[in-house]
Amino acid sequence: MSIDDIAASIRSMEIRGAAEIARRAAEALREEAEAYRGADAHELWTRMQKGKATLLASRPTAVSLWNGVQSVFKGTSPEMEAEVLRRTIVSNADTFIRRSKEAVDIIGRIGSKRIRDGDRVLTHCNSKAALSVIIQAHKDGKRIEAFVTESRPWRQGLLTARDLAEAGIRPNLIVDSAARWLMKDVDVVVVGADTICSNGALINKIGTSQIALAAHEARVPFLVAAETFKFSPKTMYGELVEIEERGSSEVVRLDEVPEGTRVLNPVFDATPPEYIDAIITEVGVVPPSAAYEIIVKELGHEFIFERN
Ligand code: RI2
Repeated sequence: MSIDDIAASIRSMEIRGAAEIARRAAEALREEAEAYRGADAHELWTRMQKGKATLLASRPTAVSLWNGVQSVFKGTSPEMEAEVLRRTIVSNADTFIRRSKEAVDIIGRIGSKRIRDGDRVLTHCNSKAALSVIIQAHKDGKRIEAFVTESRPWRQGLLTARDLAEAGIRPNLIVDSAARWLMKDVDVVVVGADTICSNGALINKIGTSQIALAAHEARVPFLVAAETFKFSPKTMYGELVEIEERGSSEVVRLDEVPEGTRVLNPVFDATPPEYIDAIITEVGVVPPSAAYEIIVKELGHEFIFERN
């Protein structure tokens, strides 16, 4: 698939999930570099930069996409010979894809220890990282009752129900608005992440913050399963995370509502760090207050502020 096709599929959400969009973008950049057979480094560099911009413009919220693309270009420069540039991009993309898959597995093995035998676990949307925790706990022999929110408007909860059923866990599906009512019967909440800000705030599927609030009120631990490339270096510099707004047709048909009705469709929201008990990463379980350290140590982003 070409870069344009991948970007279009990410935009239309045929390809979705914060880690998956990053991996597919890295793959597309690798293919673009491999397909270039010329020796003109400038031309290859220009093509790659164009591809990078197209992919980054496909969806604005998940920093995983940005981090994934950045890591593909690690150590590259327009001064490199075409062959060296090509090889560096291919090897970087492969490394990113391999490590991101390993991370999900490690998160599962670490996170499983936070789930006890007999726990009733609630999850929201469809996060491979969160599912890795729940499914690993099941594989470790713990009896689990899983509650899955529908996750309107895209209903990714149905994907989660299928993923759990395939792993041998019977899912209980609920509408999003049942989350607070149900919280009295929940032992732990596990969700994924699209972006974690430098102050520890979580940006995830719309509705996550309401679930966190309900969990906080009911004293139910709220865990986030997130690879380190879901942490945002950009937020260290004060940049605000753009919350994606998608079309109203995803929510309702226009002939179902009175003329003139404004239909809003924000697809992510922000959960304050106070509502997060722990973040399970591939480098260990950390509190939200460790976000800055993860960005500096694991992503290698030293805070350097250009004063002029
Ligand atoms: P993994 C998804 O976004 C959900 O918000 C989910 O929690 C997050 O990505 C992380 O998913 P969308 O693409 O990377 O469905 O853990 O809008 O699979």
